[in-house]
Amino acid sequence: MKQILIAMLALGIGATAAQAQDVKSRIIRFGYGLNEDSVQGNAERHFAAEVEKLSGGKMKVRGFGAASLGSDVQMQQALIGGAQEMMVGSTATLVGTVKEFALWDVPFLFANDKEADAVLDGPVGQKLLDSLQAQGLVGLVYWENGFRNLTNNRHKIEKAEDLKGVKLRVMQNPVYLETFNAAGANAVPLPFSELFTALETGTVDGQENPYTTILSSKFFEVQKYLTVSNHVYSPWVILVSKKWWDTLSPDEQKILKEAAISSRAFERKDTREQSAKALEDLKKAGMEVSVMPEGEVAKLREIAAPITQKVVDSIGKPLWDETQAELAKVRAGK
Ligand code: TK8
Repeated sequence: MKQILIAMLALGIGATAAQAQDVKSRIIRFGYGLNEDSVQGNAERHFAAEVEKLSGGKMKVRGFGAASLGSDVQMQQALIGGAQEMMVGSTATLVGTVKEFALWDVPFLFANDKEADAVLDGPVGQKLLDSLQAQGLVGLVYWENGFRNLTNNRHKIEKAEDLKGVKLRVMQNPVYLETFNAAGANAVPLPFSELFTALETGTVDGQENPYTTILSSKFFEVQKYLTVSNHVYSPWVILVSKKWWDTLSPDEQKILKEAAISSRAFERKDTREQSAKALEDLKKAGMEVSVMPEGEVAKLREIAAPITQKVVDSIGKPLWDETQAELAKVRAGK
């Protein structure tokens, strides 16, 4: 009897807390580009469960994977227009909206995930998220897409010069385009949603993405060679339509923010665990893996240097210096 009373009391208190919040019933469409069976899908489901829990079941996140609501760029436009509530996608496709996002495209900016986490979650990362508001987007948190590696079907790429003549799909982003063209590749910007078919039909010879994506998107079915180059760390960002965000109560906004922070921890851990496994699975699936030697990676760095300088000129020296200062802090273990 006593236990039942305690249980009833606990339930009652729980219900009052949920009712005290200014939360309406809402359906939130959350789009993403990868398949549902991917690290993006896993983290979207985690986010949805958190939102459901924090809102006492009132706010429901519906995930739409495999770019079924459109490519990254199309979804961004839908968010800006207020036709879709939320998405997650590559920061690289945001440069047309806020040019400072090119910062994250700089090849070899981060040496490891620790550096990436510190800078993305620190004041520089926040500044970039804040700058989205004026363009109709609310940036909540960064997820890890990861260090990018090359795949192709033409020949083994072990040296920087092996990139010559390779038709390589890149994201719709000038830094990627110019870097790979400078390396002698024939870079073709394409939305991710068109990539599998482009590889399958031979419209392009190759592409570059983290292991987890190469696996979950089944690129191993249409790609023979994988080159470990780790040429850039690529973040994803959770975006909300500002038009819709502004209609939410502070309680509802808080729920989304909290759930996003929780999803960030979940996603990074999941992605890091899956990543090493994914490389093994890709080998098992028959991909021929080569590791680009240090000296060749250094050549890529050199090739990228003038493009990095262009990014610095475009985003401004103060933001670049602030980034380098943040990096110096992490490197010094502060
Ligand atoms: C998925 C993309 C993908 C990105 C790309 O929508 O386009 O290559 O790495 O993760 O955002």
